[in-house]
Amino acid sequence: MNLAQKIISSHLVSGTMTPGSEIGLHIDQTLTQDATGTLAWLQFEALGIPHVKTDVSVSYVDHNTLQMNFRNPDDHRFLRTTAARFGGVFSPAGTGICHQLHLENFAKPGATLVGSDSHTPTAGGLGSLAMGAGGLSVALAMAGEPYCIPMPKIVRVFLTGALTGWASAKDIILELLRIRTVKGGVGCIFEYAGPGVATLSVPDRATIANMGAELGATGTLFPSDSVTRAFLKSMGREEDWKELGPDADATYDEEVQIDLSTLVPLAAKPHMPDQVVPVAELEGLSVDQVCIGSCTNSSYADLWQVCQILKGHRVNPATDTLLSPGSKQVLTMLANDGLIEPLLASGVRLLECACGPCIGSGGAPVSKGVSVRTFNRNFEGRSGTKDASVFLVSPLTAAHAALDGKFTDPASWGTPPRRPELPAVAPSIRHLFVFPPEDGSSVEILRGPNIVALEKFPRLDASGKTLPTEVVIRVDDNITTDHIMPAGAEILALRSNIPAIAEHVLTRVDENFVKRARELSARGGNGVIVAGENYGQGSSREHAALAPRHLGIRAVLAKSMARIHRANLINFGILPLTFVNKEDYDKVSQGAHLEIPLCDLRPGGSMSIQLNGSEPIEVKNDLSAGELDIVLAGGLLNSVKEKM
Ligand code: MIC
Ligand code: SF4
Repeated sequence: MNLAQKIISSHLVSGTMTPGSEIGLHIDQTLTQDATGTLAWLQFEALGIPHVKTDVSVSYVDHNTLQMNFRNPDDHRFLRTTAARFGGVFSPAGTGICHQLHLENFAKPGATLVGSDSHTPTAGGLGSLAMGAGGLSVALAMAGEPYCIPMPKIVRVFLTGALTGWASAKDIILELLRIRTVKGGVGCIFEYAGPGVATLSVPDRATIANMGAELGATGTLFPSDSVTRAFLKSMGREEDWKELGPDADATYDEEVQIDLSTLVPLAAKPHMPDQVVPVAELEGLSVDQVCIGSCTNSSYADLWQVCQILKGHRVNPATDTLLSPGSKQVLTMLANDGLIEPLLASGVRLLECACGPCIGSGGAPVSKGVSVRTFNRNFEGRSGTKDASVFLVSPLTAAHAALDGKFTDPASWGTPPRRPELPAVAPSIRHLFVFPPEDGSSVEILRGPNIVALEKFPRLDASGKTLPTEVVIRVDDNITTDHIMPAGAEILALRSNIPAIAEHVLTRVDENFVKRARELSARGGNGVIVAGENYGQGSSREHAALAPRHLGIRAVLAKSMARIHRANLINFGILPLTFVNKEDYDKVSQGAHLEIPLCDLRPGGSMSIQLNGSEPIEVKNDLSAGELDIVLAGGLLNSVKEKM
């Protein structure tokens, strides 16, 4: 078996490991973060289960820590009290970014982890089968229910050689994005192998695993070897280590080869992570802002190297340079090395250990500005400035852009700093986590006025009926969840209030969408969103399904869909349909009427829907029997409660 098959088979509750068929997995660990966590914990509460049933469930606060008014801190307090009540570990605002903290403190080789954040696969850097999911799916995993996914195809990424010069781990994953594109990993787990693996540290591997999400992958796995052991030892938890790797005769569904010694510093150009070019090609392009950090590149080694480059120099005064460490542990290590003073002296703005600019929670670039970021996503408008151009690069490239105020050719950078060793025992920040009491049943859950109760959706009556619908919008390829449900500090503050956040659905694409959807719904009509390829890529935010459902959207008809978003649609009772003939997309324009024959819905089936009462359009529903039950029940919460 390969490594993925080994972990899957040891957690398999239902199904067989045939790619594409549904499997149910036992989940050992979960993580939630504040922006998706309030709903996830509200949903867990609605299940009526007194205590989480996982080995560990951590509730992190890292996405929105600005606290511009009561909403945000009220959410944090709600999360602190729900964790104590239901047995979760609470990580307060400012402790660090969920994925960095999880890697340092909780992730285990061979364990399954589901998190309400698309970058949960970061923990795959140390051999955990870690997957992003919607909040409701995570709530179910906390309740001990198996996590159901289609069995992924396992792609071996065979690494040979070693990185040279200024190339770094970020450039490996940018290269893979260049090769496979943002939809080239849907339905796959990328499993890294080959002699190049041993040359990469755990934080390097975590950078690569993190951006597997940008390929649309279900997960990324690295073996657990002596490098992993040294990392866990430094984190004070060597006992969590075990050796894990594929069998010598393991087979894979596909293979990609990358020779590390051929890589050069790369950058993803606006507005997609797969628009990858060599940094040298961008030489001379002026840079208004540099942001260093995020769950992709905020480890001790990454920031240590940045400090070495900036030490003794002043960053370009016209280049706004921000740095957010991944965790207080990272920040403490830099401080212990005496690197904070030179960093501040270089003119860098040191931010809190949180997501910050990555999710538009402050740190927006200037109008039409060029922002160079060590992050993982450069979707249009995500930075908070709609007309800004965001480039994704490694920390090494970012540090040079900050000093020079423009992109320069790496050939002119001289000798790169070494990669630092982790200390034998890194300073622990574990005491900052709030561990739950033995019995939390008497803990009062504190809610603010912005935390709105969950909406109940009715069952879909399929008995011999058709569902008349109208197309409220038709959108292009690669529409991200940032387009569907934008983030940024102001909108993030509404994550616990669906009626309020629904006002922002698809506004980045069409500002009249919400008005049209509400009008249709007021007339008793049902809405459909028609989309191109890879609809819903990016974030796991279930708000991108729940808020459209609140506005009366009952189906999405697309050329193809991203995995997590498709699952979120099902979780909230929205029918995910795909075109059998992709050319039919052109026929189904905004305002068209579609008659969906609910009685013809069969697991994994296809059916004809009537376009404008006359023309049949062939669509696939691809739903498993379980998924179909969920849609008909009006969503996962209804379906689980019915079963209970
Ligand atoms: C993101 O990077 O897009 C986020 C913000 O972390 C999201 C989660 C969210 O929308 O709250 C993700 O990656 O899933
Ligand atoms: Fe936070 Fe950005 Fe990572 Fe999402 S991608 S978890 S917003 S740092």
